[in-house]
Amino acid sequence: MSGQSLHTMGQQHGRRSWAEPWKIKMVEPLKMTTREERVSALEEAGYNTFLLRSDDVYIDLLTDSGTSAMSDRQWAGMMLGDEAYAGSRNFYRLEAAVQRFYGYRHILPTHQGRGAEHLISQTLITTGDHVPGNMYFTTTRLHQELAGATFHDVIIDEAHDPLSQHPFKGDVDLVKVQQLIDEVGAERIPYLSLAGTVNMAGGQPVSMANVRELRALCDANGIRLMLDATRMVENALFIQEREEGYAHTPIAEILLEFCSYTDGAWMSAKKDNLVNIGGWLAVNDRELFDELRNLVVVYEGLHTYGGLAGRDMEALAIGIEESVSDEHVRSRVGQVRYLGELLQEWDVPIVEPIGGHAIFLDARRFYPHLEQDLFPAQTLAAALYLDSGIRSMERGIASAGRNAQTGDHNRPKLELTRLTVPRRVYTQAHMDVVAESVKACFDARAEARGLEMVYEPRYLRFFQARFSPL
Ligand code: PLI
Repeated sequence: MSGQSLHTMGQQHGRRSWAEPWKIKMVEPLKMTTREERVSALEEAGYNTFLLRSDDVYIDLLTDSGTSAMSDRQWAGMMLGDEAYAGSRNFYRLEAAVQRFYGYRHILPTHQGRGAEHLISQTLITTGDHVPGNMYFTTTRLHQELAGATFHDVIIDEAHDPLSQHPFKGDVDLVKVQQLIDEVGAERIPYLSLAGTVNMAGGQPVSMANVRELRALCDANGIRLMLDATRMVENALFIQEREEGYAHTPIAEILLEFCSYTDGAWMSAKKDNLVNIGGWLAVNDRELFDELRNLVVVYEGLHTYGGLAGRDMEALAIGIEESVSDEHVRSRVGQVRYLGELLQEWDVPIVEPIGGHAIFLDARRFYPHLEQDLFPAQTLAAALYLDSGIRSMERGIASAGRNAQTGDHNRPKLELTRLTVPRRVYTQAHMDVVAESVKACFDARAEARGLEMVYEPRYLRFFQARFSPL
């Protein structure tokens, strides 16, 4: 049925459909639940989708992190694990893959992205420093703050407007960076923290023109430019589609060029790189690398495994190569777009343009009658779970935490509920079911009353907070 509708849409819009460049070899049965079971599961979870048991979830769109399906080649690679404590051959395969596809010189494995964020923040930041970035990410900003820095959002204003059609809403506003330099002095800015794509803005990309300009600005002021490469492969697709001169450049070449303007990167390999666990940190500066390599043994493990098993590093090395294939990236982002376009057809408010890894429902427009302090995005995530057992994630006031100085809620302009699509896991029919459930919640929107937070952890509160319905 979905094939039929896609075919019809293809004719209407004069577009050629894509299909997944893989076929399914093994399946994992899904559990359906009754509404009563979901009511009791949600109450037990304190209305927080992070606290649900995955056995009580039907289609899991909580995150695209560590939830991808590995290929037969990656699974075969798992059998080639060299579990030596030191000098595992799989480390050298991983090192070569990062060098080849991302272009950095020195590489350290870490257990996942935040392990790398911790190392780079502790090494580069001194108490009282300032770190500008293109919108915050939860773990990234927290590690910068724990190392003693103040984070400054320097993304372009359009990123905070869910309806702005700017093609590169992840771009940094160079005027904002210059203002920060003038205010605090370049010597108090250890690095600029650049993420491609920008998760909290809706999976929005950074242009090649912007990273080139940033390189020049950073050079002029002696500031490092560090990349969060977590979804940089998806960013490369947007450059191919939208930026002049790149329409015929392969994703792999775009990725290499983009990274070449930066001094290093941290990576949550659980996203783009198609593994269930893993991360890495890469830099070009040998002296900096020596410091990082010393610190990794304190927190992660020896520098040739960094908290990963040999087999994990092998799967990761293979995943990196698979992740930069044009067919793969097109079908991955294409599936996200398919879901988003269905919702747009039904006038469900979402962040536009449609981003790389997820559809972000705009909870402010979804529930215009709910104040932000009533957690509209969390309320929507709960409603969606109750309707169909689909799990989504709040990306609004709960995720934004509290201001480190004043203790008040951070109140982000964007109040979003994220439908995050794992890579190579769900079919188009699943996307139809998701869209129909969102539509049912939209039709029942007037009934939503909001939530109250009844338990709030100190760090990254969204993971473990509990709510109760009003
Ligand atoms: O979850 P980690 O520790 O492997 O990675 C942290 C991390 C860093 N940067 C970015 C842009 C992320 O999106 C990210 C993790 N994201 C999660 C878990 C997510 O659900 O989006």
